[in-house]
Amino acid sequence: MTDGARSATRPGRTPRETATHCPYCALQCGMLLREEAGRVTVLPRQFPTNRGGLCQKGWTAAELLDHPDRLTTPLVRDPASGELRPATWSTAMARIVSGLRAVQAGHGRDAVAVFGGGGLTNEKAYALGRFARVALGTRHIDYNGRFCMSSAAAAGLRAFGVDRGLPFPLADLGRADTLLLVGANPAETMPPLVRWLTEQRQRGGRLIVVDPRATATARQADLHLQPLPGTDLAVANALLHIALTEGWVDRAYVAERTDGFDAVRRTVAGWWPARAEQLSGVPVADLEATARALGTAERAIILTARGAEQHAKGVDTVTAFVNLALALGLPGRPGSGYGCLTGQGNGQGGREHGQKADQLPGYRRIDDPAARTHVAEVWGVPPDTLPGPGVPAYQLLDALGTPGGPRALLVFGSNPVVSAPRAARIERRLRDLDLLVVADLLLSETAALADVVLPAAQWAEEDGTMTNLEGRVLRRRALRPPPPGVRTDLAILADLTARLRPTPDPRRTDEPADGETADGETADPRRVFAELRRASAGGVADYAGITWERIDAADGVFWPCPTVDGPDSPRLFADRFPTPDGRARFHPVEHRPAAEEVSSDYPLHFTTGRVLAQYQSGTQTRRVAALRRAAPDAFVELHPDLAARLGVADGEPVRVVSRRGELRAPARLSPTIRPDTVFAPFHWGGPARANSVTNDAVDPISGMPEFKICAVRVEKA
Ligand SMILES: Nc1nc2c(c(=O)[nH]1)N[C@H]1C(S)=C(S)[C@@H](COP(=O)(O)OP(=O)(O)OC[C@H]3O[C@@H](n4cnc5c(=O)[nH]c(N)nc54)[C@H](O)[C@@H]3O)O[C@H]1N2
Ligand SMILES: Nc1nc2c(c(=O)[nH]1)N[C@H]1C(S)=C(S)[C@@H](COP(=O)(O)OP(=O)(O)OC[C@H]3O[C@@H](n4cnc5c(=O)[nH]c(N)nc54)[C@H](O)[C@@H]3O)O[C@H]1N2
Ligand code: SF4
Ligand SMILES: [Mo]
Repeated sequence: MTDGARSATRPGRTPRETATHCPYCALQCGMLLREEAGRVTVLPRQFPTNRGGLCQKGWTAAELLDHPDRLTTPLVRDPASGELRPATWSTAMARIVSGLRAVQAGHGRDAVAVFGGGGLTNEKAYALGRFARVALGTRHIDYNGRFCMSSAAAAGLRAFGVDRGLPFPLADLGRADTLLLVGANPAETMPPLVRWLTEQRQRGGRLIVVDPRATATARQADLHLQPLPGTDLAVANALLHIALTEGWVDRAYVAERTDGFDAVRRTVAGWWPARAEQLSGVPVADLEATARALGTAERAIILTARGAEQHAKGVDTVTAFVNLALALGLPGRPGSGYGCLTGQGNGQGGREHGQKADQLPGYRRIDDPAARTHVAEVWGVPPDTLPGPGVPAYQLLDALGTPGGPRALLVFGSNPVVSAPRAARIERRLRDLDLLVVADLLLSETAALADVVLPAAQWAEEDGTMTNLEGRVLRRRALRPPPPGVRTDLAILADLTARLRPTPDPRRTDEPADGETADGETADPRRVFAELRRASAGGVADYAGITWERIDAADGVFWPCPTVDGPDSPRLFADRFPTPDGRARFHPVEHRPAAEEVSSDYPLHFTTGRVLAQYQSGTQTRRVAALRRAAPDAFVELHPDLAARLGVADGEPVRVVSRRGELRAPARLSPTIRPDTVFAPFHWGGPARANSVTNDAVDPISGMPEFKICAVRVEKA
């Protein structure tokens, strides 16, 4: 049965049922929600990405719908006591509007900033960008995707002219003869994806994993390369060096479909495998085996994820793997290619519709006059009223409350107090604001600092679209309306927009539900999507031909899809790349050391990442009973040899100290990690916050922080 056929929500009948997708990661597993006697259960559903599988987070996602911690009323900070107190929507909205007006009157329009998230639906990401540029007139908007896949996005754009994480359907992974995963741990971060890896190996394919830890994913691989964190670029250059020496470079493809190979050839000439071994610790024999597996395969796929990307040289590191893929002639070859595993639920769509500092809908550039004219017309404003580009997320957060920086911030769908690098500093910046507004389902660590907290609807209570890691646009379908007192993000934005008008319509109701405000601002996701289609038309990420009905009638629709009766685009690059001349671009890239190197005071490498049962900053999953049981606390992963040297026993509390701060958590001894490297998950706030330790050095092109390496020492706590 198609997605659409099962989709009907049948209010008034029991059980009520709807076919939707998981609220969490970019795999967007298909699920069926069923409500019986007020209780919602999750059932897996056949969908091309998960084929009936769900991970533990998906299975338990409905628990938050009726969770006692759920926010059901706005909260406003009481000036006298300094505490957050329940308030009506009209009080909360009035406080926000007067606060925003005061800040903008005193400090200009750019003194207000907006921070979005890659978990927001396409409609919400689009509405948030328009809200910032039109209703607030500020250039300051950016979002947490900057901390996620922005390095792969920038590398993809400059090489291929487009940033679509996977330019082919996920099913292609199952057919690859060789699959190289660099800094990706899907066994924990996208468990149902593992079935494609299993299928790949059952068909006789080779799986190679590059990770400083022998993760659950690496343990399934035919070959595991275990580099020092931050050395992937050298590894990639050495792989291309070997491919050149052995004659595996696809010269016809390079000549016909690419530009700039000569400069890359000169750079990688200096990357003797032995030199890469010295730097990364990956044996020459393993480098040779990897290059051979890729270079001689009929169908080869190279994928990167956060391990390779979250570095101050993330763009260049991804570029080195893109260079390798291009030299081998993979992009556009059937069953082959390069891709990035996007992370957040709408991590792909969230980066296309204008919540990025330099971007307008359709993946257009905000400094492109033609793009400004097109989008301004859709928005019904003169093009010259649109602000110019803002600054990337970390720079934005780090400017808050500083002289000349923004003095008010609205946050939708992120918890930077836990997830931003050098988080103690960002926490101070947030406290320095005149006005902090957070829309969330729960009182996150960031919401707890806010002046106004707005209770937002959850995934099972809203309609909209999400674009998964394959560039496949899907439907999120409401099972039931939000509880009383709770509004969708779209309703919040519509109401704020109406209230911020110079002369608000006197008929405006104080408590608009979903639908329309009296003066015509729409909170209806279907109407927002119709506008998004027009705004994206002609852009790189063209949604003009995508309708909700079309998504319902199939298993989603792949962008670009410019016409309603024309085809969509599951596979890109078959004949040309979307660059001006249709050719892909090589860029020579050189290894450089991490922004912070180890020293006698800080002799160990610190890296961070995820565990299966917790999601991101943990606001949601730390409140789900089964997940809390599965992963109750933070930990510091140490090699037993290192632990012995430090005199630390398994389970004993340790401190991980960097130049920026420290975290405290129990030691977890594991022979699967390099003895010179320690790892901690970033899902917890408070004393165990990994981001108290991380470095805020950022990539010069993408603005990606260096979450995956800094220098620390470990002590008994
Ligand atoms: N359970 C769970 N699943 C999730 C999420 C979650 O929070 N929890 N988040 C979602 C999101 S938003 C994202 S972005 C994805 C992320 O998905 P992944 O990228 O798979 O997740 P990470 O654990 O951040 O990093 C992957 C691996 O990189 C390794 N690594 C660290 N440093 C380096 C290095 O220098 N080089 C290399 N090659 N590897 C290195 C780590 O050891 C880790 O195993 O997961 C998504 N899925
Ligand atoms: N050290 C370290 N730090 C990292 C990473 C790492 O690997 N290491 N990874 C980085 C990556 S890849 C990412 S993606 C970020 C993620 O980090 P965050 O941006 O903090 O992401 P979440 O924890 O998903 O935050 C989402 C918040 O919004 C709320 N929320 C969920 N859905 C909605 C909605 O529809 N509307 C509204 N209004 N609120 C909603 C949730 O309750 C939660 O509080 O962390 C980054 N930080
Ligand atoms: S893999 Fe991702 S989308 Fe699928 S159930 Fe788990 S969290 Fe949800
Ligand atoms: Mo992410």
